[in-house]
Parts: sequence; structure tokens; C-alpha cells
Amino acid sequence: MNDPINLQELDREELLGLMMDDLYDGLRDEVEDEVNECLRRGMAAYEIMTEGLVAGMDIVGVDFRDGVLFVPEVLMSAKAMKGGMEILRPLLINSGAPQLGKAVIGTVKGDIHDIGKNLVAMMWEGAGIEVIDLGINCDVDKFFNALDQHNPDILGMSALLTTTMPYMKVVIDSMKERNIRDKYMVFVGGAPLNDAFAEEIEADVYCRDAAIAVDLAKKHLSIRRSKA
Ligand code: B1M
Repeated sequence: MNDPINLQELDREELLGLMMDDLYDGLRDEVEDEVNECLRRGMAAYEIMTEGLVAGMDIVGVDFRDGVLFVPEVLMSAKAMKGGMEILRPLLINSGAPQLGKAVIGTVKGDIHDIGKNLVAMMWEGAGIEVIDLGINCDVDKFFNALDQHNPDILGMSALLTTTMPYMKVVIDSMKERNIRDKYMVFVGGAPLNDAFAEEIEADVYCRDAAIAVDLAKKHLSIRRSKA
């Protein structure tokens, strides 16, 4: 049997590397211990998120694509990732930033990927945006009910599948039909999207990652405030 690893003896790169390996292997408890050890060393939550958890999930994605990993294993990795994210969540959302606006966000119909959407939601909250998170598999009615109920500045949609990203256009076209398109800024994101797709479906903003989603939300909310 191998000796247990003493996390405190590892240097930064070894610790992040171990976190990526354990995320790959779906070892939630171990990933949580490594996140806590990073925090104990004073690393920033966003740094741990991107250089440990997201980097680990990128490797999972490659091996999933190549048929090395299958859904049950990827689910374990996703659970390990969520364990780490839950520890970082309070640090990402409690920044004390002044309230900038409100957003409704959800993963579109047919799609159950929520890790990236959750990360965007946390970071928006940390930037002072009140977030109503509708979860996964959101259809037009679910989005519209939330828009009516919460009257946000931003409607955010996430999609991770090439088969579900066209549903964003269904939502935007339905907004036009109901004459409510211009009431909201539509932000879209997810791995298969790009600027050209966002332009084609007439979304207002495409965000490549969560950090960009924060920068662009701040920018567009301040423009919206100054116009109002
Ligand atoms: Co899925 N899956 N998956 N999967 N999965 C992908 C997306 C895939 C690319 C894997 C691959 O083949 N390499 C592939 C899609 C291929 C395609 O469409 N071209 C794929 C597939 C095929 C599938 C299934 C169909 C597999 C099957 O059943 N045979 C199935 C579909 C289920 C469904 O949705 N109906 C499926 C299932 C799953 C799991 C359930 C096992 C699990 C999801 C668990 C969960 O989310 N709770 C899973 C996972 C984990 C992945 C990968 C490996 C990782 C996704 C992830 O969480 N990344 C993924 C591979 C990959 O993307 N490289 C893959 C980490 C996350 C932080 O990044 O989500 O990109 P991401 O979010 C980023 C940005 O995109 C952006 O900011 C985030 C943070 O920086 N962003 C936004 C995202 N949303 C945003 C919204 C915004 C702004 C920015 O504003 C509103």
C-alpha cells in the first residue's frame, strides 16, 4: 500500500497537478482536501478554480472525446469538481462588491451540463450581480416566467452541446415575437459557441469564459445604467 501523500510537502505545481489527477479519477474527498490546502497557502479562489479544477476538467474532456473515459467516469469527475467548487463558492460570491444589476441564467433545453454555468453564476454574484439560477434543461417558458417574475437586466444562456446551442435562437426569436427582446441583454456562453454564432442568433454578448462574462456584464450594465 502506498504511503498517504502529505499535501503540505508538495510544491504549488505538484499540488495543482495532484488536484487535476484526483479530479480525473473522480476522487471528491481528495480534491476537496487539495482545494483546502491551496486556500491554507493563501492562493486566490479564482486561481485554484482555473489552474486546478477547470484545468483538470479540460483533460477529462479530451479523454471523454477520445473514448478513453465514459459517462460514469465523467460524472464522478463532475462530482469531484462540484465538491471543490462548493468550497470556493463563498469566496467567489462574498466579495462585498456594490450591487450592479440582476441576471437570470440557465442551461438551455436538452442540455444538462451545468458546471460552467454555475461558475459564471458564482462569479457574477461576486461581482455584485444578483443571480437567479434556473438550473439545467430550461425551455422558453421557464426563461420567460423568470423574466416576468424577476425583471432582470441580463438573460444568460449556457449550452455545451452542438445539438442544444440552436435552442438559444429559439429563445431569442420567441422574445422578438413577444416584443420583449430589447428589454434584456442576452448573454450566451459554452464551449461550442463563438462570436460568429452569437452574432448569427442576435445575442448581445458572447463570453468565452467566466472571467470575460464578469468583465462584459460590468461593462454592459454600466452602459445600460448611464442610458437609463
Ligand atoms: Co458532456 N459533453 N455529455 N458531460 N461533457 C462535452 C460537452 C463534450 C465536448 C465532450 C467531448 O466529446 N469532448 C461533448 C459535446 C460534443 C458536442 O456537442 N460537440 C459531450 C457529450 C457528447 C455529452 C453526452 C451527449 C454524452 C453521452 O451521453 N453520450 C451527454 C449529454 C447530456 C446532455 O446534456 N443531454 C454528456 C454528459 C455529460 C456528463 C453528465 C457526464 C457531464 C456533465 C456534468 C455536469 O455538468 N453536471 C459531462 C461533462 C463534465 C463534460 C465535459 C467533459 C466537461 C464540461 C465542463 O464542465 N467543463 C465536456 C468536455 C469539454 O467541454 N471540454 C463535455 C468545465 C467548465 C468550467 O467549462 O462548461 O465550457 P464550460 O464553461 C466555461 C465556458 O464555456 C463559459 O464559462 C465557463 C467557465 O469559464 N461558459 C459561459 C459556459 N456557459 C456560459 C454562459 C455564459 C458565459 C460563459 O453566459 C450566460
